Amino acid sequence: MTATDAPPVVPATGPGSADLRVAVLGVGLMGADHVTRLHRRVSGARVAVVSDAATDRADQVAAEVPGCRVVPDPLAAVADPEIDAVVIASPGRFHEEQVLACIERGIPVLCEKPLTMDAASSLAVVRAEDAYAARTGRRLVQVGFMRRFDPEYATLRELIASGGIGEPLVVHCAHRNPAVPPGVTTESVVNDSVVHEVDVARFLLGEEIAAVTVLRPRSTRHAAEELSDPLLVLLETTGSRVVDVEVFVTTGLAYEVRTEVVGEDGSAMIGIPQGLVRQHSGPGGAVRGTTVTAGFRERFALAYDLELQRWVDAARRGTVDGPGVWDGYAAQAVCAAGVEALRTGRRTEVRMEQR
Ligand code: ISE
Repeated sequence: MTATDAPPVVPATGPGSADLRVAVLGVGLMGADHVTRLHRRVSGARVAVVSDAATDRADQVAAEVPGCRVVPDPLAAVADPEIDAVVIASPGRFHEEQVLACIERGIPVLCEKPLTMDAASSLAVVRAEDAYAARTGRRLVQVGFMRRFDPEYATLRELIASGGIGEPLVVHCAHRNPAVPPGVTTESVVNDSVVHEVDVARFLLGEEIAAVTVLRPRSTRHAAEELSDPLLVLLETTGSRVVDVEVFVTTGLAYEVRTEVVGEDGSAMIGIPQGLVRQHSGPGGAVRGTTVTAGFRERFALAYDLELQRWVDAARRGTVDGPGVWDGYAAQAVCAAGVEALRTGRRTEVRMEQR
């Protein structure tokens, strides 16, 4: 299912005074996708403001949504009295001040990963939200780890939690992208791609990651010079389980994300392309096959829809119903250890506070 043909998660109600008035900060690929999603497939919210440094892009995206205004300054958008909630899809370096501004104003925010650019500043956001929650009893921040809303991941988690495969022991993850934009480095692959597997490991196993090791196998000739691709990342959890992640971002093929959990009494796997199976003639005779999603926006289209709908529903109830600031902080702390492991070639312990 793609983002364009996915059915509404719940029937759209159309603009109305009870709708959550949302500002979307950053309307690059992901932000523009969220604008369309909120406008067409999510109920209970309307995009009232978009904000982007590229004002022509903001104008273009706003034109899709009747009544949507462009507010070029993102902090002015957060402060706008006619805004009830914010989606942050701006470049990661702006997240910290934008999330803190939302907490300061006491409005719900869905922040795409990363929560901030490093563990220390993510911890500062945790502290700021904790202080707000201590005063009001309410949480405000959800972090955009959309895989938690993917029905396959949710089912896998339920299976593990129900004891269906016994104690989970080992998790195998494959994360393959067909290509990455110019400028992507080995370290940014840890922060942008491996970070999802870190969150998946924490989500499935319910434990923190204690140590990270990164191996660099022979690199593909298709990768740019500054990119060591693929990588093999080993995550050890506080409960002595091990997660191995193969991350390979220049396969030239399609977007593949697979996760297999091996337990004491069985194993379970997700991410095997399903749907239409086609038989047709190929070079060596008839072949049988199915299509692999082209990119993450296609593979996780439904997960993004569900993520946004649940965020809107929770925001209207004054709660958060998804990964929060602690998950954002933990992911940053593990990625920092991952980057250090990459630089030193050594097993690196994760340094993080106790919740
Ligand atoms: C991208 O930034 C994402 O967040 C995708 O979910 C991930 O799969 C991809 O590897 C990243 O580059």
